Amino acid sequence: METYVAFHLCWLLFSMLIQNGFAHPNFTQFIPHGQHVPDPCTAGQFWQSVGHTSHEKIIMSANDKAKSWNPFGADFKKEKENGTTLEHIWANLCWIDSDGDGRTNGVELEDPTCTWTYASANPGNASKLTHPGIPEVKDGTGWKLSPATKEKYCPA
Ligand SMILES: [Ca+2]
Repeated sequence: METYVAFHLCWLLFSMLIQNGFAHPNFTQFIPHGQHVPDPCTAGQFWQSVGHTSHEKIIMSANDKAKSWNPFGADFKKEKENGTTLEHIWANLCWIDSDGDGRTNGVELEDPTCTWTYASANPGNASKLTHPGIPEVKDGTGWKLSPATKEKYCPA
């Protein structure tokens, strides 16, 4: 009996550690094109941790993660904390312009009418995706990073 209880206590602690910091759940499946959000710093690359300030897939503690949210990640986190289930977060995030560049998250991820739902096929044209958490400015040739944004998000 004692072994049984000890085993379950250990399992519970392990599960809590996993949930609270050692593993990064893959939230990208809860937004359209989540695995293919382009890296605005490097053409042809993807931004693997869409809600974070680093383009690389990150596994870190909850405290370090909190320091590294980009505006889209901060909005995602806010929805989650407000009790929105992961499967329904996109319905709320889609209409927001998280990075404040004038395009909603839905426009940036090719779901301008916000009809995409969890586990359905990706909408729109994947070649037109832009990052919903990193603001770009439009000039005569298209959307680009400003020098200040580039300095903030793109490692030299
Ligand atoms: Ca935007």
